[in-house]
Amino acid sequence: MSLADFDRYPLLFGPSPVHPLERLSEHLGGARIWAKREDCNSGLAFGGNKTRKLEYLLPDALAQGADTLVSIGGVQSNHTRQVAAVAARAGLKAVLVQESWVDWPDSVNDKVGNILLSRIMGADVRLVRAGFGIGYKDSWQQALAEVRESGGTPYPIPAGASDHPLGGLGFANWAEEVRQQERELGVFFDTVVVCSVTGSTQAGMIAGFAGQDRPRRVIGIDASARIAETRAQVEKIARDTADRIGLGRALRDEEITVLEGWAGEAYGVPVRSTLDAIRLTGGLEGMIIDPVYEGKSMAGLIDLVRNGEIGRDSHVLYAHLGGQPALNAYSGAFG
Ligand code: 5PA
Repeated sequence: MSLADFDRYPLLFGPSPVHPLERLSEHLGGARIWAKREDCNSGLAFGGNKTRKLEYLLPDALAQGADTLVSIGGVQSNHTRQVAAVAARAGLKAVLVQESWVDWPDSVNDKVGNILLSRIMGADVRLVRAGFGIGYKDSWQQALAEVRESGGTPYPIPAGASDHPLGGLGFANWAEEVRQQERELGVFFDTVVVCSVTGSTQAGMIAGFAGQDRPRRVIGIDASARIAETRAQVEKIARDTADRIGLGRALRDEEITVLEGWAGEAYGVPVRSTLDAIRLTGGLEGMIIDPVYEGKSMAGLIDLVRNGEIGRDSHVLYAHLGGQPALNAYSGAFG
C-alpha cells in the first residue's frame, strides 16, 4: 500500500499556502523562517490541522454507513469544532464530548470561540467534568453507547483524530505537498517545527518525509506538559503510519524528536514565552497564533533560532496548525 491507495474526501481548498515570515526572520537575525498555513486551508469553520486528518477518516465513516461522528476534546477544542464542520459538510450528525481539560478562569470559556462555532454548526455539544488526557476516555465510550442505544450508527474519532488507524495519513500527505511546493518555490526546508499534543500531526509528517530523498529535521514542540506521553504517542503513530503507507524500512530513533521546555506547567495555560511569541508574531507579521498550541511551538522556534540550535543557513518551515478561535476565551491574558 502507498498513501495514494487510501480514499481521501477532499475538504481543503487545495495545498495550504506557504509564505516567508520576513520581518520575524530579520528580527531574530538567524535562519529564514516560512509558514505553511493550516489555519486557512479550507472554508470549513476556520480550518486547522484536523480538517486535513479528517480527509482520510471521513471516507471510512461513510463506507461504514455511520450517521454520527463522535469525538472528544477540551471545552475549547479546535479538533471537535472541525469535526462539527466536517459533519455538517458531509450531512452527518456530530456528538462532541467537551471535557474540562484546562483550568482556565474565563467566564465565557464555555460560551465563545470553538464551542460557540460547534453549536452554530448544529453539533450536540456535551460538557463533561474530567481532566486532560489523550487516551480513550469513559465519557467518549459513553457517548458512543448512547448513539447506538438511540438507533444511530456512530463513527468514533478519538482525541485529535490521532489514535486511529488512519490518523497519520493527513500529514503524510502534507509532507508530499511540501515537497511539491518546494519544487515550485525553489527552496528546501531542512527543518520543520510543529506543535504536538495528541501526536498524529507530527507523526504523519515524520512518516511522509521519511520516504523522500533528502533528509530533514521535524522538530516537535510539546504543548501538553507531559513530554513522555507525547513522545510515546508520536513514536507509535509515526511507526504505524510508516508501515501503513509502505515506507519499507523502520524509522530510526533520531527521526522522532519531541522537545519539552515551552509548555509551561499545564496544557492549555499560556506562560510568559507563549504570550511573548503571540505578540511578536502578531506585531511583526500580522499572523495570529493561539495560547494553547501555536504560541508554545512558536516560542520554541524563537528560542531555537536565537540560540543557534537551528543554524543561520537553515530554511525553517513553521507548521501553523490553526487554533485562533480559542483566543476569545483568553482575553484576560492580553489585558
Ligand atoms: C492541536 C491539537 P496534535 O494533537 O496532532 O499533536 O496537534 C496539536 C495541535 N495546534 C496543534 C493546534 C491548533 C491544535 O488544535 N488540538 C487538539 C484539540 O482538541 O483541539 C487535539 C488536541
